[in-house]
Amino acid sequence: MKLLVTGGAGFIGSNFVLYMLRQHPDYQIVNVDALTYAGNLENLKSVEGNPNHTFVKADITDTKAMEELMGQDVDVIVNFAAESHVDRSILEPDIFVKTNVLGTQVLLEAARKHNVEKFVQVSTDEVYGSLGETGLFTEETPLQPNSPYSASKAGGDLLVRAYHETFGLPVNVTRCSNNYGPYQFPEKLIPLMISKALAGEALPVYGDGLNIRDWLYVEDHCSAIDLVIHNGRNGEVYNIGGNNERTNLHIVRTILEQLGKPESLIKYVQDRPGHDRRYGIDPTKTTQELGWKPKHSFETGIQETIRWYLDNKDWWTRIQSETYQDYYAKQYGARL
Ligand code: NAD
Ligand code: TDX
Repeated sequence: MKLLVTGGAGFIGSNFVLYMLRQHPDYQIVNVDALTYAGNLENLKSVEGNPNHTFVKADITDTKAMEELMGQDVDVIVNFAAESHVDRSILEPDIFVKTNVLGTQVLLEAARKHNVEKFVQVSTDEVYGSLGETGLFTEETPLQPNSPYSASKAGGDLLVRAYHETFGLPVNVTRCSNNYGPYQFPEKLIPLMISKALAGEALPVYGDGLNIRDWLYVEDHCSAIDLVIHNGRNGEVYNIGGNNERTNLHIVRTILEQLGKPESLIKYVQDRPGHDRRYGIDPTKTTQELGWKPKHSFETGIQETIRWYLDNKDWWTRIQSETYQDYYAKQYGARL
């Protein structure tokens, strides 16, 4: 099988490429990524020289480049490429619309022209909006995105649906909850808090810290996508989540405790505008229809993740570049 993976130098995409090369050593993977601030070829060092992995630096909004790639006998495309950080979408929404909406449409059109057998759109639970104290997101929950990020992801998802309904393109949309694990950029909650705690700097908690996210270890997300590629029914949406709801404060306290750092490092800062209160995924369709089951409990997953960041300090200090510092100064300024 020939797989075109977009965004395969980012956090989940690179974990997915490594996972698929382990699970299916006979598959050909073409990995296309624009290498934005979030893309990092270091994540793929362990597969350098593997003849079944080819990296191409290109932008998914580049019609000519995408058509050329798709024309090379691609069987399946998995679209991870996106602008992915909610806070950045509040500071600069336009690039989110370009990559997440227009980029998805460019890929869909190229896939249609070249009769690709499956188009998997990697989406997020954030398109469903925010939950109250009870209930869970199912695949039937109406889309009510609240941030420019989630609105742009919802736009991409709707185009995927339209290409199925209008042109009969064989598609699936997956909607996963918050991922964590190796290679996550230190702008996202867990790696950011680990790096701040290790530096003895203040840990910025938004609002009252009681917003809830539903956490899934990244490899469990990858195994679900593998099943969707092979057994997903065309046109269907699959929710992915491991029933691991935690408040942000619980996450931050767990990190401090495991690193032996004091709770006095916690600093409550101004809330994120439009901050969704709670996410919770009902994964029943994916578990029952595809036989998917996550392997990692939150307790072991977070321990492994903290260990990885301790062992790979070079990886994350190197990417805390000048552009990262600029972004973070803007971001922190917005919260104080
Ligand atoms: P990430 O920001 O770490 O990686 C995104 C990758 O896409 C980067 O390598 C970047 O260089 C690349 N990219 C960005 N714009 C591009 C463009 N125009 N053309 C080509 N490549 C481009 O993001 P992530 O956390 O790995 O998320 C991957 C996907 O999974 C996204 O679609 C995101 O919406 C979705 N998702 C993420 C989570 C999560 O918790 N991180 C949860 C559910 C769904
Ligand atoms: O400094 C912080 N302080 C803080 O309290 C940061 C960066 C975050 N938070 C809070 C905001 C959220 O309630 O922590 C929670 C998690 O924040 P993020 O790591 O920014 O993730 P989230 O906004 O939930 O979105 C993530 O999950 C869904 C990914 O970034 C998305 O790409 C994915 O779709």
